[in-house]
Amino acid sequence: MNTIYKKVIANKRITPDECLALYRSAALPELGMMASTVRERLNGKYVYFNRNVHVEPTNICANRCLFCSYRRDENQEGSWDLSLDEIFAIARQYAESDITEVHIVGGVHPHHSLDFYESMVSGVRRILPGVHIKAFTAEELWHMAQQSGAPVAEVLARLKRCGLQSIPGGGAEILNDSLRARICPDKVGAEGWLEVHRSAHRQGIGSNATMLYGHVETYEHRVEHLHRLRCLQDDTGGFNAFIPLKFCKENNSLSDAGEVSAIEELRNMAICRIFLDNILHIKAYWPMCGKVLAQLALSFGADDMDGTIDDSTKIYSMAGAGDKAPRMTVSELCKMARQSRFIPVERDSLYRAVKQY
Ligand code: V47
Repeated sequence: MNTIYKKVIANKRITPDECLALYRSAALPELGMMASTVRERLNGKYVYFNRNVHVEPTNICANRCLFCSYRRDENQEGSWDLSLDEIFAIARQYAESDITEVHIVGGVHPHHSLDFYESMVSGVRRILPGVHIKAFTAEELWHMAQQSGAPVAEVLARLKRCGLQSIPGGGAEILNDSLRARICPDKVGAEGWLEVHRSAHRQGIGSNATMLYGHVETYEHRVEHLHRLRCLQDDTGGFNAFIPLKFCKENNSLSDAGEVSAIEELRNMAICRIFLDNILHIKAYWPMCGKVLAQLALSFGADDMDGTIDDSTKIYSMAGAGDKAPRMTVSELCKMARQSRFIPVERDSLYRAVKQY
């Protein structure tokens, strides 16, 4: 542990084996110290947040991931499938607001065409001309490519022309194909997920990466996942942020796996911060981990709290996480940062400072 500690303090990269040793043996206080050193080196005392809203066009999904509490079949009770007009009506509600980002993610709809998604992005762009559009996980993009017969690079180029500016980090789960076969058998493979992001980065479309952990994966799986992300980031530099997502167990087929403790959430946050030395920002996504844990995570490597959300996402509450109606004001976000002795900074979607509070 001493060798790893010295490396981290000296700003030297740790190896996957050392990362595994941290997962197996390191206690929370020592991880907190190391992660805070890295965090401070990269982001000083700043805590970032933005003013954002989610649009979830549908929860009808062709995939059957065991961890998902959100998906429904077509016409099943509890399913929704918004028309373009309904999506545009949601966007119009924010036309006079101060949001700077719209995050659009939904199920992998079995029938919608690439034209439909192009119209969606173009329409939202027209209604919210100054707002950053972060839309569609690698899984959705890969499915659009399969459905349309166009290569992923072309799908991305067409959506970019319509106004897409970055892509969110979902669908990564754990980047190991044997594990994917167990928990998300219908999803694109690990290499495919990475390839969509590589392709986006090549076109100047930045992206995020997530890790869904705390279900049936091992520490070795988590290390493999982080290592694959770190290698891609070495090549492209296109990831803006990394978001660890703790598995939430309500209303899905992996419920028996239980949920990891708050200690494990903080240990994981810290280890991700230490290992991913080339991804600048680590998000404590409060609608998923809850406000208290998100605030604590700031002292274990996280520097970003995502945004105001305005009760616009259902993925997590349907899995039993956090608030049933996730919404925070700017002053609440600032208060959380200040109480932890950090400096709140409103950012845009590319992490440029908008205002320091
Ligand atoms: O890919 C699904 C996860 C992700 C559960 O890029 C679950 O800024 C926990 O990717 N328990 C989608 N997690 C959400 C996502 C995201 C969220 C916030 C910000 C960004 C960003 C991206 O949600 C899925 C999956 O990994 N998820 N079910 C569950 N039961």
